[in-house]
Amino acid sequence: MDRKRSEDKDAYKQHKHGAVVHMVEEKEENIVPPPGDHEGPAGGDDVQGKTADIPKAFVTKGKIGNYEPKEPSPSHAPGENGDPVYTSMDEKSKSEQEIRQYGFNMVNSDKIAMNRTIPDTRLDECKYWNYPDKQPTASVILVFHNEGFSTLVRTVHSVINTSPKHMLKEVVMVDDFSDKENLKGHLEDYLKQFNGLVKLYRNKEREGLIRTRTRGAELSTGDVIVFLDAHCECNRNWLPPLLDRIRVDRKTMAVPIVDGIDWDNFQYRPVYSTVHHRGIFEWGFLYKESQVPKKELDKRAYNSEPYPSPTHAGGLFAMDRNYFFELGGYDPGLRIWGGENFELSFKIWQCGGRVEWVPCSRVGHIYRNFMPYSTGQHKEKIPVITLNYMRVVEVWLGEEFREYFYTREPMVRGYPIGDISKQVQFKKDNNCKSFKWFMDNVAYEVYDLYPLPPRNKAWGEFKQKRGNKCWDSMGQGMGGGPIGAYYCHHGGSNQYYRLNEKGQIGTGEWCLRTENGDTIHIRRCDVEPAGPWKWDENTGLIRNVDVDKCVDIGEDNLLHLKSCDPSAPTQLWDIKEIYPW
Ligand code: LR7
Ligand code: MN
Repeated sequence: MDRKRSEDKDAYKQHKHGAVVHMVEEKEENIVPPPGDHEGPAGGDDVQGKTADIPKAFVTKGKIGNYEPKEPSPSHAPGENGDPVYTSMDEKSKSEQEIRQYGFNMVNSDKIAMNRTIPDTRLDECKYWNYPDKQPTASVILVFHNEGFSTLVRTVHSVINTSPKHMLKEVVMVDDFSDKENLKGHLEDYLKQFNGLVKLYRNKEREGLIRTRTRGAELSTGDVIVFLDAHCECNRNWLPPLLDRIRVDRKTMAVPIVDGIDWDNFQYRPVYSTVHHRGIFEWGFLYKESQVPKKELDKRAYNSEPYPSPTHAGGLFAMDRNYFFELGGYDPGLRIWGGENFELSFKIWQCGGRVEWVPCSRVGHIYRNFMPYSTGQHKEKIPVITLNYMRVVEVWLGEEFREYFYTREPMVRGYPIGDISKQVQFKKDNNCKSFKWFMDNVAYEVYDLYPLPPRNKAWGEFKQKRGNKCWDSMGQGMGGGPIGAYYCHHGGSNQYYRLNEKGQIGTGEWCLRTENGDTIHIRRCDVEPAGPWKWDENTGLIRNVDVDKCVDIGEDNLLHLKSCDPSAPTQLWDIKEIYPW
């Protein structure tokens, strides 16, 4: 699952070398009209005209905003200011063991204070915003399954330390059937220090994060539900800017900007600071982020104002609790992990709400180096995540657009996904708009970044007509080495490719590219979904028309381009559909 952003590192560097922020001059004189008085996202379509008597958030030039915390006094304890923490030689084996269990280096986490400081990664402008005191109250919901102890409870401390008291109604923790001993009685005891502000519930069986979140929402009593992953650290004044958007328009989902925390040394690393990004997707439904189109940014008076986003990453967001349930919550047919972020995003947009990213709200999230838990035992022959995507595709994309998903994932077409009639009925009853409307008006940059894929000419395993070897990517990632041919295993995965009508060969989200006119590598796809490959069904030759050579198996078992020879059995290929189910 490609959830990590390729731009993380660059953005971090950029930030280190000084974020360029246009700051207001130091004059007391003027209260600047709030963004709600300007044209643009602040307010949204359906609140236009009704906003006159709703109090506005506003910027006071030269005067620090009403909810800004005092800057913490410097400390040199491990991990302070979000600095990295390292493992000594004699801790090595213990830490490796913990990493295998949790995906985090708990040995390092355990050295860091519960209330450690982290760097302020917001635009400087954020300090000058004032938020009306009367806000909806928040229930912060943390669902968890076998999380490390110190990272879990640091999340709780961080939420409480950074939230204005009267806005935080409670922290609702739901244990998704963890079996780790220290998450049992010890956790209960630990939470007593919060005098009832933190509530802990437990599932009687493993439900997965999606259903567990719904349970958390049901058990919450605040006006707004705020979901966070159970390994987060909240940055300065993160909560008021989120609640404020919901106060102004209860059909807004408000999403903080997610900074990164390293799974090994716990360094706090800001993502993009000067350039705004938002959530989108590609046609295999991998979550992606891209720069916000200028047109959207220009609608705002301040660079620190929220902007609309087609989708969100899933883990961190705030929403009116009743609105969440008016939308039917998450589709209860979604299991364990994945796709729920798209379901909720599409549903919100298509049925009259909006998703906004809020630059002045930043929360750090620990990205794991791998997923330490299984997504459960299921009878299905395709991954649960793909099944989840299919439910979302069938309900929300409509006939016109679902085809693009199946072009990208042809082998799952027709796989039974269970009953979706309730979701379809909901869409009808609420006159929800089409996916075309969503694409044209909200997610339009997807047309440019991930153009609608042309139909497949053929897909499946690329198998010798005479011989038993198949094209095999041999575990090569996109930056990796050349692909080869290996005995066919008929299982798809690394022996599975698509050839489209415009001559592009792809596998997953990657494409095949000829290197030095000789070998074939997996690389990032060109934006234009076209390529040089031509398959002659009759002879079986697969020709790169740019260099006018054909794919052959070399002595080294790698694929090489050679002069075309229809009598060479190492050049003749069938493309055979495979269904893993
Ligand atoms: O079976 C489970 N039960 C759970 O309660 C599996 C997980 N969980 C808990 C888990 O303990 C954690 O608190 O659910 C939360 C999310 O699980 P992670 O942290 O393993 O997920 P992730 O961070 O790898 O994945 C992202 O995508 C998921 C898709 O379903 C969820 O939406 C996650 O919340 C989401 N995380 C983020 O959006 C953080 C930013 C990442 C990016 C980009
Ligand atoms: Mn997470």
